[in-house]
Amino acid sequence: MSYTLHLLYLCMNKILLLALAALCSVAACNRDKSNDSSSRSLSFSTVEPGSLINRGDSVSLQLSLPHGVSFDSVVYLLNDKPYITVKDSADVWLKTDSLGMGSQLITANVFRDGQSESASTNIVVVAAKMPEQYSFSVVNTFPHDAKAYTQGLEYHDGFLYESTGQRGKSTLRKVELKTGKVVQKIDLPAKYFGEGMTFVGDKIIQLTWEEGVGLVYDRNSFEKVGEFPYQASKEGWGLCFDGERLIKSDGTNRLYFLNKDTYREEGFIEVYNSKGPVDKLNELEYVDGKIYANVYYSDVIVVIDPHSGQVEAEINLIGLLPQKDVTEDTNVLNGIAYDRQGKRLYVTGKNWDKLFEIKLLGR
Ligand SMILES: [Ca+2]
Repeated sequence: MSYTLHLLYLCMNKILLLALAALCSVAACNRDKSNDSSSRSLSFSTVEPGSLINRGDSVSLQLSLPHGVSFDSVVYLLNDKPYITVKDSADVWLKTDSLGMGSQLITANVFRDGQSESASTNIVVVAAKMPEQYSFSVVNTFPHDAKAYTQGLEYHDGFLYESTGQRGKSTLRKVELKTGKVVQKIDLPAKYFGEGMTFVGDKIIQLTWEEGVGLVYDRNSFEKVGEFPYQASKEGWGLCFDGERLIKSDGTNRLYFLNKDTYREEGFIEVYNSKGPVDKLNELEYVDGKIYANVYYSDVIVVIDPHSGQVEAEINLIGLLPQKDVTEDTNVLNGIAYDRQGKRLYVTGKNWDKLFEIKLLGR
């Protein structure tokens, strides 16, 4: 190649590179334009959907408005209810200190020239802090029927009342505390798997597991006087009574509130600790304004604020049943009963041969 030709070759290469660079920049420009046009739809720049927010923290709500577009007003909704209306682009802060646990839907309706556009996001409110940790000491040990697959436990007028499970073996029974002797008992029809149980006035309410039916008995005779269907709740797990409403668990992290007379589900809370939802809530007990719940497959009872669903404390009961008393039939910790007058707390487990009065430590 001659020197002149070589120069020409280099020039051509340069022109080609410049042309390519120009093409690329046009393409980039087009990409920018396409980005620009996609950002023309209204969205939340904060907060990202599904963000976990500790209860009590404030959340900044910022809208990504189409470039250069002003607005007349923005109406923010929290769970479809008006939260705040603004007429300028100042930051909006969502307070979470009075919110329940779980997902909260946030919507912004932007009004401009008589037209409106909306965008939504959500946050998941979790507990404000790690639960307090309580341990225990055993105050008294009592005998318990090792054949009782304990699903519900209540203390009433000096006796324990117990609902036991398993198909064909389910019962409702009245038990003498000191001896563990069963003094009154009915067997459930074989189709029912007995679950949580509690008292409302002169009635006993007993849940069934997958059958979708709650059973109502006369407190003294154990005669069945009614039944009711479940509604939004999935299954029957645990049951307690706060003096006004029945509280029912269904194996999820939800606790449903039922009308004490009609047994209709009138609301629910979602139970969360500071990391996320607490599922498999099982046997329940209402103790001094809190809900105590066994967590299935664990040796932990969680202490729940009935208003927010926040787990405030965990009672660690690992080692409660001495190793020498564990047999191949021994099943999980389940069953909490509270003597409100004597302020005594009783716990047991499925097919445990002992029932314990315990005192909480670190409370
Ligand atoms: Ca109970």
